Amino acid sequence: MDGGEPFMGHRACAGCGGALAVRIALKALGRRAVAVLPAGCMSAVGFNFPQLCFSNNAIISTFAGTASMMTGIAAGLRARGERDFKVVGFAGDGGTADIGIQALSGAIDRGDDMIYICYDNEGYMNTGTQRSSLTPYGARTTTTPAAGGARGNRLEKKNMLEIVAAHGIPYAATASVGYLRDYARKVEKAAAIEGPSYIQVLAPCPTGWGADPSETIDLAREAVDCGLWPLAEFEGGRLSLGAEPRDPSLLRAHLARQARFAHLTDGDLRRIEEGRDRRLDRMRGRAAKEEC
Ligand SMILES: Cc1ncc(C[n+]2csc(CCOP(=O)(O)OP(=O)(O)O)c2C)c(N)n1
Ligand code: SF4
Repeated sequence: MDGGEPFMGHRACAGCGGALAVRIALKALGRRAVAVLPAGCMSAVGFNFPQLCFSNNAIISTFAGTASMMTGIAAGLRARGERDFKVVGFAGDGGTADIGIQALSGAIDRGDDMIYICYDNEGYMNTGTQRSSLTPYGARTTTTPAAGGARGNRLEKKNMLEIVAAHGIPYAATASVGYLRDYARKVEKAAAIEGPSYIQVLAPCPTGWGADPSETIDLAREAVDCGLWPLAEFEGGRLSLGAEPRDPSLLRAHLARQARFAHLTDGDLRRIEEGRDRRLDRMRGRAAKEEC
């Protein structure tokens, strides 16, 4: 890793997982990174003129256009004869899986050389915690309330990793700010690839999740340890999984630490456990098949 601090003095809430995800990736990439951030928390907290908190080049894109701007920047720099750079995008889950998905799909389809990082805090946090298609089942948001008979989000989280992998992307992975070495290793791996790569990093948002800021790292670890957030990599179309969940029985205690799940019934919790088990089985099956 580069020794300098590339993302400091920002105005993120205490315990922001997204800010950590940006900082660690920029540390891993060093000064040759050119960062693109769409509308969302990380641009809102990072570009407070004159207190810009990036030590490398960084720019804000439109909400939908992260990947398009990355393509344009890379083409422009190449046209100027620059070679030693890597364009990296940092978009939230709304900016990635909802409004930005067509730009991302197009960039992967063209084989553009870029690292696209989705810091997944599982909601539209900058505008006050609305549901995105990466909000998990059961979570309370302002658009999926838990009041008057409503019990939070009734839809399942979109499988963005496999949607991206289905494009035939050279490298796609999940990561968690609870396992920073693993995350930094994946960013470095992505940087070594010529062509598009995608990393979806779980980045707890204490404000939107209703958790104590001191619990961010624990929550990000627990999500992996209880199997809700499997660490996975697609390389050349082949899926490999990280270590097996350390303790699947942690799931209920993990959700209980987050106010967004406080209203869940026993039936809701069982559905979440069963969904986790099905997802893990399917991924294990696919990983095993591809090893043969
Ligand atoms: C076209 C457009 N629609 C809506 C907005 C308002 N807006 C700004 S940030 C944001 C939420 C972003 O959510 P997400 O991408 O998940 O990132 P986060 O805020 O969680 O970091 C919205 C809806 C906008 N800037 N542009
Ligand atoms: S609202 Fe959440 S994602 Fe946004 S800066 Fe605060 S902790 Fe980070």
